[in-house]
Amino acid sequence: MDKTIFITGATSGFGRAAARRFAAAGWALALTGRRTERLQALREELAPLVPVHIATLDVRDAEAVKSVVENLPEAFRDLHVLLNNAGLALAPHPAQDVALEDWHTMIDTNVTGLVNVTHALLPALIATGRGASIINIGSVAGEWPYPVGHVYGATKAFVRQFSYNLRCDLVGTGVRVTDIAPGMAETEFTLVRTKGNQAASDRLYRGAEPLTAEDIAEQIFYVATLPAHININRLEVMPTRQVWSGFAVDRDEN
Ligand code: NDP
Ligand code: 8X3
Repeated sequence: MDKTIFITGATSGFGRAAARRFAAAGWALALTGRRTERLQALREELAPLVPVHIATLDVRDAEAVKSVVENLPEAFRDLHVLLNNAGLALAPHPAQDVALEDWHTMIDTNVTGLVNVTHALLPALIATGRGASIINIGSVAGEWPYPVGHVYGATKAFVRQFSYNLRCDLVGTGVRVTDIAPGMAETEFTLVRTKGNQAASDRLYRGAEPLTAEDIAEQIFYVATLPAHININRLEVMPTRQVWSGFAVDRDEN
């Protein structure tokens, strides 16, 4: 065991499943998220297997991000993978009915938070060089427009383009960059999006065989452990039973 992954949003969904997947392969874990009790529970679960460092962190706070990175214990500084996973969707309503605050929260988390963490950890990743990876969790919503996607989809389009642009600047450093873009996956995502509506979340996933957090963790692990000369630029993954929809047309009657 000689590799370390730094995960944002390790308290739930893809981030937590990724922590378990990498721990099973012997990687050391630096785990962050806002919910301290969940981080502690995960450390209790995984510390018997691998070294685990936890830090309570809101990625929107650039100073806090800097401080968490500066205070990484020595054993976790030799970083191989940054998993930029923390994120959320809010306000599943048409744009004209959304509170501005919800748009700001998505931008602050999915865009500003992701660049805060990337900026703070780039030196460590470049120091590792060949074989290191930045894995950003985008979304199908960043590529394909859909009703009520508004700012959420736009933040994920940012993730895609930022990933591509990072690749250009990091050429020659050996650091890889991948945008993993999942489709519908059953996590706490819809519970957060609907501000706690468990019935709405259950309704969305029922009978559709959505992706699981473990499915995406497996893709993350695959991307991170490919030979160092291979860079997956973007990996879009959907459930077999989810596809695109057609154009909508506003038509006069008769
Ligand atoms: P979950 O809600 O289960 O997990 C989201 C994670 O993000 C939590 O660990 C949460 O931790 C963390 N998070 C949210 N806001 C912040 C913040 N300000 N600072 C730090 N951490 C934060 O959802 P998923 O696992 O599904 O989502 C993970 C990523 O995958 C997101 O970027 C999401 O947009 C993306 N995605 C999800 C899809 C899906 O269908 N589920 C599909 C495509 C992409 P805490 O609350 O403890 O801070
Ligand atoms: C989350 C997947 O289909 O709700 O990014 O946009 S979807």
